[in-house]
Amino acid sequence: MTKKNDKGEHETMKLDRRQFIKQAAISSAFVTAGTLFPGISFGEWSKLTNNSGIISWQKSPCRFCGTGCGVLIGVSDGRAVAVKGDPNCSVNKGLCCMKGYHSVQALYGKDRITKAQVRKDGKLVEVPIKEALDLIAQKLQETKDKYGKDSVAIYGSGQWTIPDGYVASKLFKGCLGTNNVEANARLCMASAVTGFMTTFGIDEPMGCYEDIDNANVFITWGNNMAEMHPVLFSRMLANRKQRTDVKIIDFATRHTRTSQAADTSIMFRPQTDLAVANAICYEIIKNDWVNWNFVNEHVSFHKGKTNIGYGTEDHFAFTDQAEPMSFEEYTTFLEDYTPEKVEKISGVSAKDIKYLAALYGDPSLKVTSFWCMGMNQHTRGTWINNLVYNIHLLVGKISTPGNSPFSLTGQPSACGTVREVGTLTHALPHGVVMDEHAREMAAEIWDVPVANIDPKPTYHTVEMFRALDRGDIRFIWIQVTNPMVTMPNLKRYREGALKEDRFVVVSDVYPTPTTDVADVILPAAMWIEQEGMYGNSERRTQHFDQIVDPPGEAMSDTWQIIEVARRLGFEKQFPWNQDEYIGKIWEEYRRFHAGPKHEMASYTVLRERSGVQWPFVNGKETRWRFNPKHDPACSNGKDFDFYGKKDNRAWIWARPYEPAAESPDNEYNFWLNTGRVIEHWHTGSMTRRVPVLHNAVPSSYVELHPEDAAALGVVSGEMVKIISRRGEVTMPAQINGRGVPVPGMVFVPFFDESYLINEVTLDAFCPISKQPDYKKCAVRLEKA
Ligand SMILES: Nc1nc2c(c(=O)[nH]1)N[C@H]1C(S)=C(S)[C@@H](COP(=O)(O)OP(=O)(O)OC[C@H]3O[C@@H](n4cnc5c(=O)[nH]c(N)nc54)[C@H](O)[C@@H]3O)O[C@H]1N2
Ligand SMILES: Nc1nc2c(c(=O)[nH]1)N[C@H]1C(S)=C(S)[C@@H](COP(=O)(O)OP(=O)(O)OC[C@H]3O[C@@H](n4cnc5c(=O)[nH]c(N)nc54)[C@H](O)[C@@H]3O)O[C@H]1N2
Ligand code: SF4
Ligand SMILES: [Mo]
Repeated sequence: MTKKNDKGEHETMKLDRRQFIKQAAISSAFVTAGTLFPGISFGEWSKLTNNSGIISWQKSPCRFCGTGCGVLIGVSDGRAVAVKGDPNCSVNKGLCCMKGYHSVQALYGKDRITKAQVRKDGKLVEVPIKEALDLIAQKLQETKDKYGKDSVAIYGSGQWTIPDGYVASKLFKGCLGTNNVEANARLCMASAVTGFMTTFGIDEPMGCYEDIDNANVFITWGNNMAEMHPVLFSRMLANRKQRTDVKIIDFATRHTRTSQAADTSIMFRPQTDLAVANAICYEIIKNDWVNWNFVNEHVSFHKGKTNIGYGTEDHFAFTDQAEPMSFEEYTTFLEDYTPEKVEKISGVSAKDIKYLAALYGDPSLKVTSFWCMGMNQHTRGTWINNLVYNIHLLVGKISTPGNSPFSLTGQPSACGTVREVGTLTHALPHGVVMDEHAREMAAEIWDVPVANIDPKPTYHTVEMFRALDRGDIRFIWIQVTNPMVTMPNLKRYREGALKEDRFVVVSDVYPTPTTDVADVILPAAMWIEQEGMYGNSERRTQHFDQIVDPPGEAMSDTWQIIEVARRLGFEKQFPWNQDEYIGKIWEEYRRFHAGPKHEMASYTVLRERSGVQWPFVNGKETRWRFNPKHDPACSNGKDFDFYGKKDNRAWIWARPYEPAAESPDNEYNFWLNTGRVIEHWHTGSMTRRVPVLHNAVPSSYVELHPEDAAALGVVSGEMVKIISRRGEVTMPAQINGRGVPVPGMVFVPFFDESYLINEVTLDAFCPISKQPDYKKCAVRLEKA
């Protein structure tokens, strides 16, 4: 196993960490990685020693969240030493949050991976990177020859740069001919995508952050913006401060810092947002707040299949199963959702439901709804996205400044790299693999035979790890993601990755529970140690130059893929040289999006500006899509054009309330909800190496409602055992801390690898989007 010694250096111990985990798993004495390795010291950062005092500043998007703040990086003697908000970036106008300000320190953790490692006789040993790349190419080829093209896979990330995702897709889908390309955004944005596709027929928000300056009412649908999108949140607070008529309504299952700052905070029982959204529509119709001009011109009504399960069946239903329905049928459907009936399901009073409906229904108010994981990590994630669009469509509050159903993105390039480049099994850089034209276009641009591109999707993320467990996948390359912390029902997938005859390649910047299971570890260049682009929540593409050198033999994830592609004989498809490859890749990729619906800025323009919004047509960015005053793709001569759908309309869907896949019962009587805190980024691999952030929240905890804590007899700091049907974790309690869950629920943030809460979570998912529901499963608690 590996651990760090007193000086924080990496040591290889006698027993290899992976073998140890394997043994421990077998003997079922397995606890969690961090507890087994108490020697790991986070919050270590190697301080600047040679600062000459001269600082030059260069622009970049922030490394962390999907807000996409522009930052200026201060460089001194080849080292990034400071960060300030970029005043030229319209997203944040010079502001940053604490993660942004401290982000450069994440480059300099003492245990950065700087050399390649290869497992030899069970032990990871450092090797020259060339040797590691040779081995990866050889194993990939051997596996493909022996088990077929769909036995090799790549699992990437919404933190991949756009070129990273593009070359991954080109190599796997175009050259190797397998659709085994997925990314962690499946765990994050998939329901948002299927929500957009089913309602609008085209992905990504119609609005932009200027909506925040224009709305009078903000409703967050289970989105802790104060901690997760802090700069957007402060922009909202700034709007409220400047004007007198602005209200923020927090609609959630847990009292958070967002609730504290809101004017009104309304709590609902998990999963019942489906019922509340329908009740809001019921009220809007009942009170005749419908915007008939808008609905008659721009909306059509549909119903779909209802009995869709929880992710046991595996099919790719996106827009199929749709049946038109009349407005009358729709209103009949809504009769099950009177505020009085929904009060019983949701715990939200009929009065509060009517209040929410009145806000949406008042024609004098501009309403923006925000959401993120509360609605996407949901076994009916696609449906709840549809239902919130329904509300906005009934009252016509969409695609105009301040009227915006706004699906926020989590990762810095979940939109740019995963949704736009299409690094998901069913997708291509433009369109889906099932579509012949999309395959022809990809084959032409990629210079591969069209027959190479398989018209059938293979595995979505959860299914990809199930395939690895079964042995259908034998080779997997994991880049810029840490699935051995972040997969739901984790034990099952870790055991799969550890099975014999599985070859796991991991590109990372620090040791993690995922590098622990690797056969090869590649040292990666991180963020500004390479050139790249991200794409944020508001369709903004943001370029950054290489600003500092990567350490040791680390190279960009893009270049790693190119090196392997060439070893596999695809020099023709990957012809670029290392000094100028990013610009060339961008211009090749940009060809996919030609045309007014998705045109992207040239490399030259991207380099000049602090982000450019697409569609970028004739030198102009598009702020509001579907609105002909702003969007050059509108062509129907009307006041709006929902051109994504064949009927040029946005679709209202009748989607019923359905209970969660697993709900509390007598044996497992609590809800488990999981998520994040402002100081940490996901699995903490980066932010825990930043002293200020690490010290602010050094370890994870379980939040309880004060009444539940009293009943259990625990006070803050005492240990609580959380047990589900899949696993258990024992961790300190926190009561009346930063967040307070509703009674009957506990909440755990997942940034701390010492407490692998995903051993407890459930891997059920929305059958349409395939996105797992990390927000709901049943657990019982014991005082430990
Ligand atoms: N500091 C920091 N910021 C981040 C990140 C980070 O790791 N750290 N990660 C980024 C990423 S990738 C993401 S995806 C976002 C996540 O951003 P958020 O989604 O805002 O944050 P989470 O903590 O995942 O989820 C919290 C919310 O889930 C809601 N919720 C729980 N159950 C339900 C339900 O049944 N229905 C609804 N509607 N809501 C429910 C709760 O009310 C709570 O407000 O944050 C991004 N920003
Ligand atoms: N319980 C629970 N689990 C969840 C969620 C939840 O709400 N609850 N949310 C889900 C969501 S929304 C998300 S987005 C995922 C996030 O899940 P992950 O993507 O698995 O988490 P990260 O910590 O962001 O992992 C990024 C990894 O990339 C490494 N890294 C950083 N920069 C680079 C680079 O330039 N190159 C390479 N090769 N590596 C780099 C980091 O060290 C880290 O190990 O978690 C999901 N899992
Ligand atoms: S709000 Fe997000 S993008 Fe902006 S500085 Fe903070 S982490 Fe970075
Ligand atoms: Mo995410």
